[in-house]
Amino acid sequence: MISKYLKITDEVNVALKQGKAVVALESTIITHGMPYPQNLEMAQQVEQVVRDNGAIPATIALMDGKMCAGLDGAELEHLAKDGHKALKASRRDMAAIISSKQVAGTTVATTMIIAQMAGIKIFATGGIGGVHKGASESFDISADLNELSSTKVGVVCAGAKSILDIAKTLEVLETNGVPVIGYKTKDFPAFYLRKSGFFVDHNFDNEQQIAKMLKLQWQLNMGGVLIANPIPKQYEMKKSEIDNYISQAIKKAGALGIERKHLTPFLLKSIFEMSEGKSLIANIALVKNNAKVAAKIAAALQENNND
Ligand code: PSU
Ligand code: MN
Repeated sequence: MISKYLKITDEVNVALKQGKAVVALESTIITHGMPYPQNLEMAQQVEQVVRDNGAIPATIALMDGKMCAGLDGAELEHLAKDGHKALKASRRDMAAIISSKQVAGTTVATTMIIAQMAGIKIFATGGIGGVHKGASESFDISADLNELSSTKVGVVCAGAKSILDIAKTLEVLETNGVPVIGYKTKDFPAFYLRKSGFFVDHNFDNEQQIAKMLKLQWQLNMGGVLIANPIPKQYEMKKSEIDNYISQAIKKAGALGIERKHLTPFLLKSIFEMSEGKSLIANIALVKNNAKVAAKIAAALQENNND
């Protein structure tokens, strides 16, 4: 039944059947996270980084009435060019978008769901959705945090942007039973910055240890794991500079009445514009860095499986 709606490319299918490492990649970052043509270049480069580190990339999106795991060059270009014209699909949007054959980028939540259906265990992204600032009034908490509680996928990210309330995001992750693991860090990173001022629950210094932990997590029938990997030092931004852009972007969104699913894309766009592209360079660098670590964890997980 599901297989009718799940389209896995031959390359990804063969890799999964042969027990090779596969890394899922999300596509809201392409449609709503970055402008064209940098979004297309980023998507292509990130796939290449996964390959260079010994795994097969599977970019996930909704297209032609299917959940696609693995996209060809033309499909990637289609998504990148559509940008904000494409929809942004979180868990609750899936059936409506698939049944009406619309095109959508998949959020972290939706990418996790499709990765699990396809049998992919590791997923690389930039930043996850979380608890927005002012959530006590708006109740704006990303469905990503719920998905992490139940869906058995390891998500490699660079922490959470401080467009979110990081303390509350970490609290909800704790409530939801989601382990937050630091890769070579004790500090939970804040996307453009290597440190948020908050700590991770557990930290590991290599991929093999993380693979071992993931395997046990799923043997215990538990859900997703958030693996936090800080932005490389040379791309880290200045705290005062990025904090300034973020607070201005939040003010602008408030003044224009932008909220709900449009809020994150609006904030990202404003920050890119205000920083004149500097934040985009940092964003691309950290996604590539996450893709590299995800590929290595996926490879370690396969070795571990073959033990
Ligand atoms: N945070 C970022 N960049 C992004 C997103 C979040 O720094 O591109 C995207 C991801 O796809 C994430 C989604 O899953 O936004 C969360 O949206 P919402 O807060 O509406 O759930
Ligand atoms: Mn939201």
